[in-house]
Amino acid sequence: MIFVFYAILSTLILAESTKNETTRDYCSLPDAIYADGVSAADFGATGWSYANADNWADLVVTCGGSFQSPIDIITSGTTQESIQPQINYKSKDAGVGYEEANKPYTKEYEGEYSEIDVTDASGSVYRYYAKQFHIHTPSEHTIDGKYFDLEIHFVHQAIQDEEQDCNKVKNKLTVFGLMFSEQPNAADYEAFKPWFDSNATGEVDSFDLNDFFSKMSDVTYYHYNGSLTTLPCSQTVNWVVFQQPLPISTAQLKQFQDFLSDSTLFPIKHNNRPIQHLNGRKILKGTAITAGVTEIPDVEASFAQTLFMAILMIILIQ
Ligand SMILES: *C1O[C@H](CO)[C@@H](O)[C@H](O)[C@H]1NC(C)=O
Ligand SMILES: *[C@@H]1O[C@H](CO)[C@@H](O)[C@H](O)[C@H]1NC(C)=O
Ligand SMILES: *[C@@H]1O[C@H](CO)[C@@H](O)[C@H](O)[C@H]1NC(C)=O
Ligand SMILES: [Zn+2]
Repeated sequence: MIFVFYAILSTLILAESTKNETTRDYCSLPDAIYADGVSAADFGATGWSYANADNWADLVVTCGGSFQSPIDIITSGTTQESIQPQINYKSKDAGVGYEEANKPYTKEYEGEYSEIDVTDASGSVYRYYAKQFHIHTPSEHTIDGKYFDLEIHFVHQAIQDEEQDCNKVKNKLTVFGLMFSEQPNAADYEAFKPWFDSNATGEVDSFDLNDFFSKMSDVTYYHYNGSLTTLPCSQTVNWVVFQQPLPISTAQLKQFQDFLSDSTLFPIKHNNRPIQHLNGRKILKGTAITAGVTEIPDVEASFAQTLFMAILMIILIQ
């Protein structure tokens, strides 16, 4: 009997330590990149703003590099890539939410979402954590010269673990760009509400990134090597820009636009960097799969499994 209790106890302890291992471990990046380039305090203070976006290279030399973002995606010049990646965010730890980051130049949520496998622009698959998402209005990327009303960036950073050697991860960030077009009667996105709801705590908890992709009937994307679109313009981004805009209601779009126009920081009422030169870069085109997204067992499920195994073991012993 003592042995049985010991078995249960040690299994529970094991399950607890497994739970602790879900702590995110990112491939380390230089501080400036990790912090998305600029801190809230830097905006304006170091002299950068969207009003002087043509002169960022005077502040940070990388901003004048030849692999800069955003770009105009000229669809006729794209090359089909053979992969068919799955957009499948694995389930998030229920206790981990997104929190609003204090950034004056965008609306941003930072959090510790679960992982996703993404192929980079040289064809290798790497594992990432979704780290934050933020908005630009109007869009930063254009498709055949066309701007969209809003572009959301889902920023992912490579994972450090036993299976992934960070030294081999060339593009340490993957950013998904999702376009939104105004549609007067579109349903509001719950995930955007806390940004503007005066009662909000600034946290989003019941939120699944998969939802955005499952709303697309056409999951065509454009894929290229580029950069951060804010200082320090680091050229470490594996860009995946989705073609089909999602609808956004007039009311929600206006909330984002008002955020920019209310602020004295936005004399020009936008937060999109101008289009950068392609400089001969290749743009790949592909179609992702979002159907049949399956959830991997989350921490709770594996805990239940462990408990089940322990009970089974006890039954077998007796
Ligand atoms: C591991 O879990 C324990 C108890 O739940 C907690 O006190 C500790 O901070 C956790 N450690 C890490 C690294 O998350
Ligand atoms: C992106 O950059 C990598 C590393 O330099 C290179 O191997 C790959 O061919 C590039 N991809 C495209 C589509 O240009
Ligand atoms: C904020 O909370 C108050 C009191 O609970 C409520 O009357 C009001 O409608 C809420 N406002 C919003 C924008 O949800
Ligand atoms: Zn961005």
